[in-house]
Amino acid sequence: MQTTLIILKPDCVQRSLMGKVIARFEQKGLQIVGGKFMLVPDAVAKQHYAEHAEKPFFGDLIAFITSSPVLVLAIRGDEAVAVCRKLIGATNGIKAEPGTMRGDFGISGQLNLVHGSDSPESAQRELALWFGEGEIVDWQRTNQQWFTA
Ligand code: IDP
Ligand code: MG
Repeated sequence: MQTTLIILKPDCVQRSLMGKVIARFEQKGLQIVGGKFMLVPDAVAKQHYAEHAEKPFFGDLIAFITSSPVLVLAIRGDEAVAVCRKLIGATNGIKAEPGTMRGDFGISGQLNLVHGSDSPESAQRELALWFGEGEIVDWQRTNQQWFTA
């Protein structure tokens, strides 16, 4: 089992797409084990996107992600990191495949609705950044046997 960090970005929240996005993760068979609705502090945004600090779009990206509330989720399942990245789709909505969230809901490189950790290592780092001790809930689905065998 893996746990990955998902962020429903400001455009997703403002466009009232949170329910549709959460439904896609749930319908796939993934389990939500943490969630918080928040305005992102500038320092957290900069730490989260540290790998892009030298990119020309970094300033715009930090301004965007701190501009309006986000919903941060911890999502669990077999190969959850790769599965979520696949459901989310390619970075730019114009290039993202239909059937993916970015492919179906977006048409922008920056306003691409959903963040998902890109590797198990990133997931560990990001989960530690966004969630404190006890904020990820280890709970069992009573019907877990019907999701994986
Ligand atoms: P990812 O979210 O698919 O992992 P990254 O390359 O890690 O994509 O970029 C992080 C975020 O920065 C993207 O999700 C998007 O919001 C924004 N971004 C990436 N490339 C560009 C760009 O060329 N122009 C504007 N924003 C960008
Ligand atoms: Mg990335």
